Amino acid sequence: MNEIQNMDSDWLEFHPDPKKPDFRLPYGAVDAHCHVFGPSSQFPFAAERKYTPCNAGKKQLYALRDHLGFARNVIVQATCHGKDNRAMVDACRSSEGLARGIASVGADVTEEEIADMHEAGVRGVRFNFVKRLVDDTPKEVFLSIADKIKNFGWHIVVYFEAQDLKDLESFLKKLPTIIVVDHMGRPDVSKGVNHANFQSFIRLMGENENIWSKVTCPERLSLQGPPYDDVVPFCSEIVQQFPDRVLWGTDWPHPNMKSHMPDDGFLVDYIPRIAPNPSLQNKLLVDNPMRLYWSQGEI
Ligand code: 0GY
Repeated sequence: MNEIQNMDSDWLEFHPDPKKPDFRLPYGAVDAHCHVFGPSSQFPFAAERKYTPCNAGKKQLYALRDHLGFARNVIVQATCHGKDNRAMVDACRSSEGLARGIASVGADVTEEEIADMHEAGVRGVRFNFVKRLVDDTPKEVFLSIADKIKNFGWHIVVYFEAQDLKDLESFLKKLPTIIVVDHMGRPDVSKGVNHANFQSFIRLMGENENIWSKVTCPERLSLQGPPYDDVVPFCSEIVQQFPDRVLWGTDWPHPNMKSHMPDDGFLVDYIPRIAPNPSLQNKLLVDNPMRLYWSQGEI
């Protein structure tokens, strides 16, 4: 599958031949967290990137979607492309309406640029606070971006690590849109679900109905590796408590993974372990992402 190699890549190649999942995805399932990278000859990586990915373009993403049994994708801008959203926007435009996008923008983004991205299928922006991935951005910058995008009905995806939630909480409460937290706020799974950091996240979701969570990335969070038993209780708790505010995605092509490269078919087989009945599976994979990404009328 990965016929276009990037010799500069400093992380693992994505799985070349993922299995067909044993778990049959519900009709219309959405892979709500995945990326496209390059090809770098057409869409160069950002100068300020902290890692260099493999090329992983839209054709490969859509082939994986069909192979796994998904109907749609949400393509999230990753830091290796910085604020140059062209690869993501191009992938959305060529999806025939089956992909939505999440962009990274600066405070200088104009209404025209937002409108243009909206027309392509973009429905939100990502604010990244993971220190190994990005340099610090003043909160006022993020607030001014939030102010601009809210009129388009967009939402904000935030990426942070568990130990940073305490410092971010008051900022998150100022955001005027739905907030989607990547990978459950990256709990330290060695500490267990009862640890104060994870319980703070649960409390925050309980107190703020505009906060959603992606119950994603067992392969990133696990200390044990496949089959990721140590991550199941974290995802399960969030799915059980907030079934109408959870999303799931593959995270293909798994940027910046250094320990191992997951089989995406195996990741799909993980879903019934965290959403054990058809009602929860439908919410997680169909109803919630459709409501957030496809139900708004055009602006
Ligand atoms: C992810 C994970 C990572 C990278 C990025 O934007 C990014 O570069 O998201 C990571 O290294 O944890 O969300 O897929």
